Parts: sequence; C-alpha cells; structure tokens
Amino acid sequence: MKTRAAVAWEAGQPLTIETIDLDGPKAGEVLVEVMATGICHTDAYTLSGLDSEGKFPAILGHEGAGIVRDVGAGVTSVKPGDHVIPLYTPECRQCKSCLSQRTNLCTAIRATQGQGVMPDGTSRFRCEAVGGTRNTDGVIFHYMGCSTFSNFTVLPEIAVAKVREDAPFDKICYIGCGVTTGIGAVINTAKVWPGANVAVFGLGGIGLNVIQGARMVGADKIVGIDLNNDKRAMAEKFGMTHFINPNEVGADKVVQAVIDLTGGGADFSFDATGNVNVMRQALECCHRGWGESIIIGVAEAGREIATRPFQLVTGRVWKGTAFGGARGRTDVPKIVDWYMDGKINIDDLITHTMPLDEINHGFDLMHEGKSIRSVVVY
Ligand code: NAD
Ligand code: AHE
Ligand code: ZN
Repeated sequence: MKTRAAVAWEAGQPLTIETIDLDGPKAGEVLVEVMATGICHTDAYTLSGLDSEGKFPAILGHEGAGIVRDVGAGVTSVKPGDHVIPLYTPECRQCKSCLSQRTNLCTAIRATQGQGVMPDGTSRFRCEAVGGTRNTDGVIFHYMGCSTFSNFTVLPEIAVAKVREDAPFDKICYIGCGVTTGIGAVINTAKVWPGANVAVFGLGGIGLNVIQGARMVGADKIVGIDLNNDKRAMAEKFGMTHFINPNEVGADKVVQAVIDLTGGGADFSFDATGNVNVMRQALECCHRGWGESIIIGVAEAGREIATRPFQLVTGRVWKGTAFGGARGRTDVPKIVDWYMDGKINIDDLITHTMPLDEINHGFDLMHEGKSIRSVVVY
C-alpha cells in the first residue's frame, strides 16, 4: 500500500513528506494506522546524527497511537479495529529478560530493532521514486521498531499495547514515551517514597512527567533545575516546589543549592537533559548514604559519565531507566486508564498540535524551548 510519511533522508536535514510504499504485515506482525504521534527529544537526537544506532534514510517517531488495520499470520492478541500504542520496548513475555521480572528490557527483537529492520531482517518501507535519486535501493529503515512519523506502519505483535477505545489518540500517544518514561522512572525505577525530596534536571517533556510522578507518590520537596525560566510555570503547576536556573546561580553552585534546599541532599534525583555534566550534578546532589540518581537522558555517541568513586563509596547510587521501567503491554493500558480517570494530566503538556506537513516546525519549537510536547495529528 501507499502511505504518507516524514522521511529523514540524512542526518541534520529537515524531514521531507513523501508518499512511500509499505508492505503488509508478515507473520507475527500488525499493520497500524497511526492517528497521532508526539515528537520526543530522542527523535531529534537521532536526526542530529549523534545516535550510534542512527540509520538513514529512516522514518523516525516512536510516541504514537493508532488503530490496527490488518494482522499477519499467527497474530492472536490484537485484531483489526483495536486501538493500540506502539512500543519501542516490546514485551514478549517469553525471553530471559521478560521472564526474570527484573527488567522491562525485552530482548526478543532488540537486535533487529537497532538495525532499523523488522525481526526477519527486512524493512517494510520503500520509496522507489525518490529513493532512486537519494539512495541506491529505495529501502527506508524503521526506527525504534515504531516509525510513527508514517501514517501507516508495521510492527511486531509484541510491540503494541492494546488500549481502551474511548481514549483520544492525540493525547494518549504521549504515553507511548514521555508520560510513561517520566512517571515510570519515579514509580518503577526509583520507587520514590512519600515524603522523599526529589531533584529533577531538565523540565521538558520527560522531566515534567517525573515531577508529576513525584507529586503523585507524595514527595515532599520537588526541586526543578532548567536553563530556561519559561519552563518554571508549567513545572510549578505539575508539583515543583523549588526552581534553580544554573545560569543564574552558576553551574558549579547547583549541587550545593540542591543540598541546601533539601537539608542534606536529594533522596532521589533524575537527569532528563541527556547532558553528561548534568548527570554528574544529579548524582552529586544526592544525599550521602542513600541518595539515588536515575539517568533518563540519552547522551550523544562518545559521551561518558564521570564522578569521583567516593560519591558511590559514600552510598549514592547511580541507575538508569528506559521507558520508565514499564512493561508495555501490561502497564501502558493502565496508564491510559489513569489519564481517562483524571489521575494524571497530559493535556496541559501538549502545547502544540500540527499536521504532518508541519512536523519540522515541531522540531524547531523543541529546539527553541518553546514547546513541551508537539503532537502530529494525521
Ligand atoms: P526536552 O527538549 O523537552 O527537554 C529537555 C529540557 O532540558 C529542556 O527544558 C532544556 O531547557 C533542559 N536542559 C537542557 N540542558 C540543560 C542543562 N544543562 N541544565 C538544565 N536543564 C537543561 O526533551 P525531552 O523530550 O524531555 O527528553 C529529555 C531527555 O530524555 C532526552 O535526552 C531524551 O532523549 C531522553 N529520553 C529518554 C528516555 C528513556 O527511556 N530513557 C525516554 C524519552 C526521552
Ligand atoms: N540508540 C541509542 C539508544 C537510545 C536509548 O537509550 N533509548 C532509550 C529510549 S529513548 C526514548 O525516547 C531506550 O529505550 N534504551 C534502551 C534500549 O534498548 O535502547 C544509542 O545511544 O545508541
Ligand atoms: Zn521518546
């Protein structure tokens, strides 16, 4: 079939809207009509060319919601008409990782996903006409197993979460990454306790969901740190109690500022910037003896984190989280319920919506710090 998609032909270039060819679902796969997709900073990171797994040409996008339109042989858990959220962290329930119940990092299809292809090693996307002038064989790669910047996409059955049908696509698409990552980091990874003091570095689409999660579990002080003062009002609305701008207090004073505000250091801190220097600050502002710092941000290829081992010797803990530790097919439908029951706020974080043709504007708004989440509605 034909579908419209925003194609990333090469690193650092704007996406272009193309009509491309999409093969139907093979065994164990489903065809999904994407109804809406958010634009996450990770899409911008890969487009920048600094993702070690970034492949071009590709169809980016991993924060979507849509409707199953067709299923391949052997698919049993969803059927045409079902509403689903694509999962860049699938849940096969059979691999060593899934069975361990110790991680959400399902390994069933991770290798091919990182290579931009489906589990059989091939892509379902082609763009013969334009491809002839831009690449040799017309193949376009998948991205994070999702490619939600295409109106129609094909996913493995284990990479879709079936969700209720009364939930609006243009809001619940955000649960496909940002909402689940931020809230899940608090609940699943850190297990923040009521009364804990929390520091959140980066008040964007992920960090604000960390703040929302921290408030949900009854955190006491919630300190937000961002270079952009315009993020402050939204963060306060979501539960931030104190704000630090490193440009105003001095980057070298941020750690002490958090320690002072929290009476000795944060019980939990979160990096939602992707900056390795910030990750160090996030660790070192944690309370001696028990403070835990959770890395959410994705850093460019080649970047490394550093700290004095003494920071860990004296009891601080450094952890990371992918998709907030959530098991997609199990947890995502519950998070959709939380939204529909008014337990979490998504609407206010979606500051912009736009048609696919204006997707590059969504990236611009993110880079300019003017949006929290932009959502493309097909
Ligand atoms: P965003 O652009 O919406 O927000 C980033 C925020 O960080 C902005 O408000 C920006 O002003 C702030 N910031 C940048 N540099 C800073 C600094 N030095 N000090 C303080 N604040 C700073 O991005 P997002 O969509 O919220 O994503 C945040 C990060 O999380 C990205 O690195 C993204 O790739 C990553 N991410 C990880 C996962 C995961 O599963 N681990 C999931 C989604 C996103
Ligand atoms: N390809 C990147 C990895 C980027 C990364 O860490 N991605 C997160 C999700 S970010 C969503 O916005 C993730 O799920 N990581 C676990 C995994 O298996 O990829 C790189 O840096 O090489
Ligand atoms: Zn994301």
